[in-house]
Amino acid sequence: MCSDFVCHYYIRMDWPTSDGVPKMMYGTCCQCGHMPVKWYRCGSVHLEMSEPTPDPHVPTGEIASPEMSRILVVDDETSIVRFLKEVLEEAGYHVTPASTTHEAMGHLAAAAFDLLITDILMPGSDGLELARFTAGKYDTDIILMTGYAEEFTYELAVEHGATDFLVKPLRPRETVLRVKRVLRERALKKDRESMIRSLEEMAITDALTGLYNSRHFYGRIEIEVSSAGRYGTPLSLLMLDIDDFKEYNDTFGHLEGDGVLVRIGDVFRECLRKSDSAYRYGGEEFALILSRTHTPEAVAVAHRIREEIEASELSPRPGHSMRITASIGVAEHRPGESAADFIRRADQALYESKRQGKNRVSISRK
Ligand code: GH3
Ligand code: MG
Ligand code: MG
Repeated sequence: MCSDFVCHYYIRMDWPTSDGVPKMMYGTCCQCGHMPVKWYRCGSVHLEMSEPTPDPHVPTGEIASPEMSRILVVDDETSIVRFLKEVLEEAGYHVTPASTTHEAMGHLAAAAFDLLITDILMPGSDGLELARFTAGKYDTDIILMTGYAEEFTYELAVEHGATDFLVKPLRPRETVLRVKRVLRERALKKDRESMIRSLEEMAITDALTGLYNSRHFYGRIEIEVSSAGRYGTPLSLLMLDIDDFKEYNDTFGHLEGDGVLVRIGDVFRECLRKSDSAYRYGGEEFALILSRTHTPEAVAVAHRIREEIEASELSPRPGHSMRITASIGVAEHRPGESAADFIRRADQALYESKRQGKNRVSISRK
């Protein structure tokens, strides 16, 4: 049997060579004569070509595609850096070499890396420190490597933020498999995190309008009220209800009614600032939290929204143009007021708008 696997497996890059530099050679596999194979030759020491004993710590099985993964390799021994660059680039990775932690930090600051592979003992540089620094500052996985396995343990590497540990002499296949496993686990972790993020997002979002839902409203208003109390910042709340929406539904159908709710969501997105947040509070009722906002500004926002809704032309049927209106209640938070009382006052102001004839803005006394 001949493959890169066999030919590359037991290469000991740090074996003594006549000039101290491991040699990389291309030639025939000494076992079966397969051409061409790339192999490494260290001085007079020839390659050990036997099938390796399976290492229980070496990951096997399905591995991640290396495309686009960027790896930073740091070692003061240029032969090791060259070896890693060669082996990892052959596996499809993009490799950036560095010979000191200082140089590595420059690379880390300039570009994003998926993985840092660093030696521990380097003259004037400390790989453990680099690992700790990287783990604390960047979203980069780390593999520490050392020729002194007795002094530096896997546990120590993990304590410094590393995901894995490589003991020199490096074996090409083991090195590549470990890198692949680390990057695969990294990709899976990122997938998991992104799935959790979208689930979290879904749990607080109203599917129809894309606005936040009422569950999120109750959580958020408590936070806003306590923050306004703590920092003495103003806080306003708008409650909005579509006028005569039942009639619209009854006339044009529920689906067309849904279209109106979607339009309301769009109006909010057009009219609100970054610090504001909008919620579908009930079926056709909405709430808007305006942080750091006093009544006059909140009333101006309310008028803008009311006017924008009134100006929206809807065509529930071909050739049929319709307009809808909404009533709004505005309240500014009173010092010491509970979230429930604050909501109640905004609701009462909304009710006042309805009572006064709808399509208007009413303000709760502060
Ligand atoms: P008012 O001006 O007093 O607010 O009258 P209204 O008809 O808007 O209010 P009412 O409370 O009588 O009716 C609310 C309507 O909102 C009834 C219901 O069918 C409709 N509604 C609630 N949720 C949805 C929804 O998700 N989609 C649609 N299309 N309609 C909804
Ligand atoms: Mg209504
Ligand atoms: Mg209603």
